[in-house]
Amino acid sequence: MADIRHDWTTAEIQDLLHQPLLDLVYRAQTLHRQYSDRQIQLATLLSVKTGGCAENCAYCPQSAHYETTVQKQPILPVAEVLASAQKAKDLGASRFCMGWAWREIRDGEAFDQMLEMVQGVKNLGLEACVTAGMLNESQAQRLAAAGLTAYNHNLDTSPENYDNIITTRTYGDRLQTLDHVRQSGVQVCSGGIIGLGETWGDRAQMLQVLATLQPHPESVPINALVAVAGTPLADQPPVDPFDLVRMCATARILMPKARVRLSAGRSRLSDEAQVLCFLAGANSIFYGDKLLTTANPDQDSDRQLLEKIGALEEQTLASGCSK
Ligand code: SAM
Ligand code: DTB
Ligand code: SF4
Repeated sequence: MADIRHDWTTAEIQDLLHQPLLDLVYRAQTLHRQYSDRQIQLATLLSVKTGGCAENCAYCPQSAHYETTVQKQPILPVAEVLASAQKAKDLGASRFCMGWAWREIRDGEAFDQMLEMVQGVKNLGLEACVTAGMLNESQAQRLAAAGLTAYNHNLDTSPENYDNIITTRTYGDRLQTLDHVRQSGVQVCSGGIIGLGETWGDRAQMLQVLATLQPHPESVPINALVAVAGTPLADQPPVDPFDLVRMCATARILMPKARVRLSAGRSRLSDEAQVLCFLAGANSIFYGDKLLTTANPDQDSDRQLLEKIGALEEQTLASGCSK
């Protein structure tokens, strides 16, 4: 386990990010082979509660602070969520992630429904993930007792850049939620977004915060901004695909055992750019025509791509839906 370090410095991470691309990918792939197989996990997302969120995250079409075309949608019924989970399983997904446009979880009927959804998803034999904003210790414990596999809560950017992106909560709030999740025994899923206007220094700092968590997050989503009309970041230029490759490779080197998820922004990537990200150590994608509110590549083309490169999970092959 000599490769698992928790004392990475920002300077070391900057050096990695700026290595010649092929050297960086080679180093990441070498580690990846030691810790993982070549299969790409398919995780399907569902927006259980959409829009009208109290936070002002500058990238997010679901924030009540901005006017976007996102239609507000109250909490979906438990049965509808479980039907979607069953469909995702039939199409070959092994993880089901439920998103809630909330600043924080509140106790009460809605939380009880969330617990029921988690139990139901687990009973289908899927990994269950929830992302629903901040939570306290007892909420984390109740989610753990319901069988939740992982809780997603992204750092999004560096501590320094944070106030340029979100002012309605602090970086410390975010870290505290991650700590509650860790203490409860639920796996931590935390990553960030590139393309917000951040510097390479910000990217290195964000990775440093993640890589100095002890233990590392089990799951690290790397998102490229989906620039949505009406949000303050609507006019951000698209991310260079090679920047995503560098982020995936560096996350893989820093956190060798984590599942690195090539997340939002795949619609703009060629097949070849995605495969380069897989070579760099990304080993999961979101699978389904929609992320939460924005478009994702369609399931057929994703399956065909993974089949072509021989990277489908056993579950997907067993479900017979690779045909
Ligand atoms: N409200 C909860 C929260 O923010 O933690 C959960 C849902 S929120 C939509 C989950 C994550 O999606 C955010 O932390 C952010 O990293 C990512 N995200 C949201 N909008 C995005 C966009 N336009 N482009 C890329 N990633 C985005
Ligand atoms: C994550 O890091 N990315 C996913 C998931 N975790 C919840 C969400 C991406 C959202 C992209 C914008 C949207 O579709 O609303
Ligand atoms: Fe709300 Fe989450 Fe969107 Fe921020 S990212 S506005 S917390 S839904």
